[in-house]
Amino acid sequence: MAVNVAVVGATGAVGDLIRTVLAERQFPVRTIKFLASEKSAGKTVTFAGKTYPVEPIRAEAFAGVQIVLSSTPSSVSKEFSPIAAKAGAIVVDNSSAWRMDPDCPLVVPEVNADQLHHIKKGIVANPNCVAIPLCVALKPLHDLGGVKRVVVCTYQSSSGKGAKGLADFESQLAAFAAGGPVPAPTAHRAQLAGNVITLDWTLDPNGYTEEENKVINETKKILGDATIGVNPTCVRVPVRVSHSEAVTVEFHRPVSVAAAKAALAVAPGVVLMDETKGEFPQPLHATGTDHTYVGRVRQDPSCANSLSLWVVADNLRKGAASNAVQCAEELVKRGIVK
Ligand code: 11C
Repeated sequence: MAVNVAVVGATGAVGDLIRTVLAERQFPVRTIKFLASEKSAGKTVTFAGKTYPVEPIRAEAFAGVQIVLSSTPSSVSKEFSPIAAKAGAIVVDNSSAWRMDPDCPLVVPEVNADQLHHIKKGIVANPNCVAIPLCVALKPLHDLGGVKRVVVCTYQSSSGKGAKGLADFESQLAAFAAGGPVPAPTAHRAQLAGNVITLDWTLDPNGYTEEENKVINETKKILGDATIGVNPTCVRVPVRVSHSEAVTVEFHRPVSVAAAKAALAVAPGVVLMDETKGEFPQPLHATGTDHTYVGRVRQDPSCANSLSLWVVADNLRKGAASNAVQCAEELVKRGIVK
């Protein structure tokens, strides 16, 4: 079945990739339109060999649209996603506006695609780019031993702050490599070239950053278990694209390294790398792919029912655009979009 699609926020870093991923995965498009803020007025984009004007985000633009793939600031999504839903579309939204709304499923297709059958507001939330690969890696382990507690330290790339973050980083990197004065940060909250930043996000009253609180809340919602303890430390590192995560997971029941590896080896979306062959997940390898790479699976020497692992995924693709397109594919495959 072919679908009428709108891409909202079409000129941003993730919107741009949504267009690429729709074409790559040969999403069944009947009609497609590209919407963005007034700042993009007059721009055009190409899709499947055709040029399309970028239209302003207006209520009238959603008439007849069946699936909206949206990547805008939360404030824009709060205004326009309900309008698109009211016009009859299902919105797959990349912002954080709807993620913790009990009426909006928060979906990673490899983990909880069944939640797509419980859409109440016409909106499906696409999770945070740390939470998505974390849950892809945890799901097969959760099925084995029941996850009790997760401690995760992240190594997040500059592109998590979008095109502005990358521009910031690249100008710093060039100056840093040349040994000259490094330009002051504009998007990141401190110099990233030759540095790491653990306060690149707003600090919330509980002492965790906004990003860390997203990881806590979204991981529980995606895995469908509010009792799971999650303790993240999110850190920005001088990498262009792909987020890495050092994960320690404690289980209710014993899970051996061999059993964990066997489950991860066949888990959807996971590429398990074998450290005994010198293989280990790296941002450079994950970038441009839709896989969640897992490696360094090992027994936690400090806790009997606990394993540690290393997880890497492209934050712009699996962490955003590709996960959203996969949600859209499931909406079609499951007959939810008619
Ligand atoms: C970052 N993960 O790396 C953030 C960007 O929840 O959609 C994405 C924020 C979100 O800064």
